[in-house]
Amino acid sequence: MTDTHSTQDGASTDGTVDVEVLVIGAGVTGLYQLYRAREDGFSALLVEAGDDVGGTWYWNRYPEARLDSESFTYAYLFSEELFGEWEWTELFAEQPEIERYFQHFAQRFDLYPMIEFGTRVDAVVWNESNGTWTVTAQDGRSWVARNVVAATGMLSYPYIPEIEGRDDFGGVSIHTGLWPAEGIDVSAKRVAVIGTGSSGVQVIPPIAGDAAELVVYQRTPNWCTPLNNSPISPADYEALRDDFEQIRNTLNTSPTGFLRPPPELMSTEHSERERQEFYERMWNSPGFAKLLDNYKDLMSDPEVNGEWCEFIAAKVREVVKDPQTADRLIPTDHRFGAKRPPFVTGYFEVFNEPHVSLVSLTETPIVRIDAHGIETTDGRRDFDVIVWATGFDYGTGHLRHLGVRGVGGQRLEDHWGDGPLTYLGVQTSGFPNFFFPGGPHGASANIPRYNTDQVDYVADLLVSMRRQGYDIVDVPTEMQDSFTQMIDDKARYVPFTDVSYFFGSNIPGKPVKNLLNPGGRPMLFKFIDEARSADYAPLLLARSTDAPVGE
Ligand code: NA7
Repeated sequence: MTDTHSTQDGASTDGTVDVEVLVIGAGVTGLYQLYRAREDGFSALLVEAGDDVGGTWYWNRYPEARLDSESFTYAYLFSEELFGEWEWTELFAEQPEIERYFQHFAQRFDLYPMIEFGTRVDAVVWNESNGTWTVTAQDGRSWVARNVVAATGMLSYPYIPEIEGRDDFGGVSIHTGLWPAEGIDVSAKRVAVIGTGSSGVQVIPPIAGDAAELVVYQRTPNWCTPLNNSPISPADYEALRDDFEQIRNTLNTSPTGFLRPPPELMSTEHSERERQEFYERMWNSPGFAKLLDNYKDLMSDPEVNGEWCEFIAAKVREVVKDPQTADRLIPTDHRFGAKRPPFVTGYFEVFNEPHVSLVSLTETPIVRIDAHGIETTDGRRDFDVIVWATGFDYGTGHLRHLGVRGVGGQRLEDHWGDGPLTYLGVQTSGFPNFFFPGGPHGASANIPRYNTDQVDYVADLLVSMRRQGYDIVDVPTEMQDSFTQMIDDKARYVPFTDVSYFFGSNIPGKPVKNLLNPGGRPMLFKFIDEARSADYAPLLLARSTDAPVGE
């Protein structure tokens, strides 16, 4: 760190840098970027707002926060030794185990000495005179870096809706993504949970187990199906070790980043009775198998999808005793897979408990919150705890609030005023040497697989530039615009409805734009291969010694 040769307005520095690669965020993406930078021989530093590594799995500490991608497919794959020595205990690991995995990774590869914890960045300013970035933390410390990698996460900027009186509530008010390490004691308390996305439906059963009273405020129900978690025994893990090369090959080349090949079976190959048996097998299958191993025509034929939805609805009605509550828990506005499907354990069952009730906010919206509770159009109730399971500002949330100022002092949030403009979901024009793997226009798949592909792109680009004698890279506007245009044009191939966080529509005022790469990994690989084989020549490559850069 230095503040002798850096300025905080980004006007000028003397051109020396504290680090060549400064990474922001110690989640799955940032840790790997730090590892790659160090292994590639760059000086590197990672700054992280939290007090330890883990990113999403550091902040989301609510009870039953867990994976719904198979644990060992979510992990790093570059090291067979790492894969071999870390024994996941569950097919879908819970938050503490995942956090321990990232701590183990950081220790094993000696990354901790390169990380500054408790450091929240609020300004990232390009110095045009010599091609450096000045990165400043809220506490005033600053660093001069040649490259900045903002690995700030896609589902990491919590969203709490503006509701009249929200801040007047006198009890505990907590977002699932900001759960304190010491936990929240809900025993014998009156608890409200607002939101029934993946986080809400995970946290509701354990809260129901402890609380005196639980009221679930649901705006829109989701197609929830059982997670069907299971332990991984040491013998199971031994078998995974033996299959490591095959697992790695499959995951490294899979379009979705999952182990499952695309489905081949058409619903037309089965009789009606066979289809019901097939749906029963799907219901009992683990996690995303219900989407990825389902009929090939599930997402293309509304009748097939409708039949699967009816099967799920019948299951909900079987479990939930009160027919009106069951009806409220069954989606009517979208088909299975049109929103990111949550996976549950004991979720529907809690609505049979006498101390648990469901409020449909479409029927009786919230009017206001006061010091003691929540008022809907149906009346008010007192609470001790309000849990906001209301989601995140997907893809661009943190990036738009980091204070990023590029060439000519341009604000990233203005550059993206009508929605993000990117090349490969990693770079944007006018912000040289600024990268954001895991940002907008990224994964609609197993996130670590896609994000580490992007990290490898950034790392390989920096290595190639060094070999060629360059240290500055920007994206021509045409490349950024044509990549973004393609993302917009192909939005109709995204399986998700535009009433979802993947289009930003959950955040009032946010431009409704496709935030996913509809071509997935195959398209990303194609672009990366083309860039690599051209030695990145279509990008704007320059030398800091030929500054000013960007004028
Ligand atoms: P999600 O999936 O975005 O869910 C947010 C929930 O909050 C969802 O049920 C929303 O209802 C609800 N919500 C949002 N705004 C409001 C307001 N104003 N009033 C009432 N209810 C509201 O976030 P999660 O944290 O559950 O999951 C995020 C990802 O984390 C997940 O996909 C996994 O990848 C892990 P809506 O459906 O919009 O009507």
